[in-house]
This record gives sequence, C-alpha cells and structure tokens, in this order.
Amino acid sequence: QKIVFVTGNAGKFNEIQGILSGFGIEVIQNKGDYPEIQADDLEPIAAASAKAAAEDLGIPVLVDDSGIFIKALNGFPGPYSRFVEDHLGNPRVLKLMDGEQNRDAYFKTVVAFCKPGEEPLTFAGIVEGKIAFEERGTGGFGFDPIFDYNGKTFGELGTEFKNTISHRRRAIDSFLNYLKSV
Ligand code: ITT
Ligand code: NA
Repeated sequence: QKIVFVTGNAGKFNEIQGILSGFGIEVIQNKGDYPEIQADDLEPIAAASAKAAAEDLGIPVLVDDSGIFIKALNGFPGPYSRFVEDHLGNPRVLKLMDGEQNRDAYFKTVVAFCKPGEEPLTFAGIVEGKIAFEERGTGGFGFDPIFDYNGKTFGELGTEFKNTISHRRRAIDSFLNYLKSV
C-alpha cells in the first residue's frame, strides 16, 4: 500500500514515513505547496489543504497540519505555529514565557485524507507536556527542543521515541483505524 503525503516539511515527512512503514505502508512525499486558509483550529486548515491537493493532483492525498498550543498564552501560537517558528523561533517563545509559572502546553496534529471528488476526512492527535526553561536536545525539529515530556524534551528523546507517543502518532493511529474500517 502507498500513500502520497503532501508536505514541504522534512521533519513531518520523516516521522510519518517512520510510523507508517511499521504498518507496511510506503509514504511518497509530494512537496506541492498549496495556499493555507486561516482559521482558529487546525481541522479546517488541514481539510482545505487536503481537498485542494487532491483535486489538483487527481489522486488521494494525506496532509498534516500541526501546532503547539501554550496554555499561559491562551493557546498561542496554535494555528500560527509556522509563522512563529519562521519569524520568532524558540528563543523568543521562551522569552514570552519568562516568569510564567504555568508551563502547560500541548502539540496537536490534524491529518486530513482526501480523495478527488470526495470530502476530506480529518483525524486529530494531541500530546501534553510543558514548555521547558531552555532549549534542550538536537533531535526532532521545530519546537521539539522546548517541549518537555515527563522531564525530557522531544529534542532529547529523539524521533524514534517520539513516534511511539506523539500527537502525530496518535493522529496517524486514528487514520489507520479508519483505513481498517473501509
Ligand atoms: P507543510 O508543508 O506540511 O504545511 P509546515 O512546516 O508548514 O509544513 P505546519 O504548518 O503543520 O507545517 O507546522 C507548524 C509549525 O509547527 C512548523 O513550524 C513546524 O515545524 C512545527 N511543528 C509541526 N509539528 C511539529 C512537531 O512534531 N514538533 C515540533 N515542531 C513541530
Ligand atoms: Na503548513
């Protein structure tokens, strides 16, 4: 079985390839860049991207829209995570959290699957953790060095462990349940 995953993000591709290869599914990356809508949550963003890509390519596609939601910042950056990573980066996210005692945060992934001529389906996963006080570890990508999961950051824990418990893994597990049911 093969699945086309539309993403320009190598970290996301490596993780989804790693997870799905364990289930005997080959993942093919399509780097097509489709305009993203703005919305308060990830589901409509992922769904619109999957729909646009499926119609443009004429094949079933998977997309992944993810973000980090920080409680003390009322869920920011959430759907604006890409913009914040590109323009601020982890050091300035840590600055925003200066003096903040409540470090609670979660990562969320919504994967959307769409076939041409059909409506997209979405599958979400979250993992809870805390914003670290400094960047730690070189594994993973994006916000991983500042996301503390039970005392170690995703940067320290690395992709192999991350793939067993992550927001992305949980979203993919839900997608796999759907695939099994059809
Ligand atoms: P696409 O081409 O797939 O859209 P993207 O990089 O725009 O790639 P997102 O909008 O889903 O992807 O990601 C939002 C931001 O959150 C982006 O800066 C990612 O690097 C970061 N991010 C996503 N998943 C992450 C994870 O598991 N760990 C750390 N950072 C993550
Ligand atoms: Na994106």
